[in-house]
Amino acid sequence: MKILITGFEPFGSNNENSSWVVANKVATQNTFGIDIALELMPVSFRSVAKTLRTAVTRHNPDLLIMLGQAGSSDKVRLERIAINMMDARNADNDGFIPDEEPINTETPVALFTNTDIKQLYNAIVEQSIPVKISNSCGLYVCNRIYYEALMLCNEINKMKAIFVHLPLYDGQRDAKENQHTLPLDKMEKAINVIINKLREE
Ligand code: PCA
Repeated sequence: MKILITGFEPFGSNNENSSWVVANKVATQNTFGIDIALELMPVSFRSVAKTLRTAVTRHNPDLLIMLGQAGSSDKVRLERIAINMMDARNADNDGFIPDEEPINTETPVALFTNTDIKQLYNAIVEQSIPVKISNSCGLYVCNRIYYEALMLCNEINKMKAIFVHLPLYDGQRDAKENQHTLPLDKMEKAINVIINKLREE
């Protein structure tokens, strides 16, 4: 089995992105000794789809796990759905602010993960890690990459894909006072639980 894990570069006022820190940890510690590739994604509406497609072509994964930082979240968020829409209040790293633009006028309004998300949720809960299933990935760059990934799943039948939003990690220097954070090892464990569940299939 081959896995591709992606994380994002920092964006907005952040110096770091927890998704990239966690992606690195999971890939380098490689608990299950399986083939894991790691790719950094740009926080760019215009280039993220192409960067993802290039990475998927290069690694040809059976499982694609995309990670992103959600600073407002206090839990690991398993994303169920990607929406065919781009909208933002804050510019991406190219300075672009989309205003209710469809991603593609010819493709479905929304796409669902092709993983068994409730099974993943239950397995993470069993490890006492704060987790929830989310029905909105937002309309920013994380939703953009997720929509592309789920389109790719329709083209590459064997590939499963899920997007996971992560809070900031304990001690992350961008964390504001009172902002919820989680220990790095809990977030790493959550991703390993996902890998373990999906490699059984
Ligand atoms: N989070 C943003 C984009 C990059 C990231 O880590 C999002 O939630 O869309």
